[in-house]
Amino acid sequence: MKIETGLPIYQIGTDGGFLETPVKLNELILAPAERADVIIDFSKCNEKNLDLLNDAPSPFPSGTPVDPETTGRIMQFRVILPLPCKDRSYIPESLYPVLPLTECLAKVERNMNLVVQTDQYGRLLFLLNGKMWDEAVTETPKLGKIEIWNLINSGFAAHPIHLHLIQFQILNRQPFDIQVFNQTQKIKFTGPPILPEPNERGWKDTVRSTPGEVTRIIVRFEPYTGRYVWHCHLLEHEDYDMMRPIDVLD
Ligand SMILES: [Cu+2]
Repeated sequence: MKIETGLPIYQIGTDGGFLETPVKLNELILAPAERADVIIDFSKCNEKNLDLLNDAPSPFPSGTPVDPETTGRIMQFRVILPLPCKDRSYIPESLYPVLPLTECLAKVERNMNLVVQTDQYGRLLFLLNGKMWDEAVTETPKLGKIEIWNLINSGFAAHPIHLHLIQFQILNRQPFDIQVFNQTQKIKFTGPPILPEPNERGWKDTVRSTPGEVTRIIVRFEPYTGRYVWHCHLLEHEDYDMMRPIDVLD
């Protein structure tokens, strides 16, 4: 999304709190369930109407373009009130430390395969590790332990993957050969790992798992034990059947 005049967006927070430093953006990529705290300076826009625009094709990133009259428009800001006094506010250079979760402390690494197939009626069926929602639990992390999850997206669309209970960090994304993977289930990387975008380097509970890439996240399962879920946050995907239980064990 972006503001029609190109007014900058300063992102200061992600799903789980402050970023370490503000990130200046001309546009913001936000998948369903991702959140961003932003600052927009309207002080020089008096008496203007500014549209917040969406230009994300659906499915993202290579699907049908938006309709500029409907899906391309999100909301409108109408700047009508003058400032009552001089604006002395400023955006701090640093916000709050985001202490990185250490990779070497991760005792478990899981490959999580995001599967797109068709059912017996030819309808699209989206699965996590090839399993339906009501099959037996396969993810049973121990309370307080750190795990790395490799989200393997061999399809053509991004999946916003959301974990309940916890906030995690994105380690990196690494491109791989989809054809080799679909034939052999083996990952052949085609490039080096890429760090998350500057505005993704905070606490997250939803991450865009991008097509043709392994998106690696690091998670500490706390503070509670019990039954939680992880799922794609696209409604059509999670409903059929891209959602699975997690049991956090003592
Ligand atoms: Cu999905």
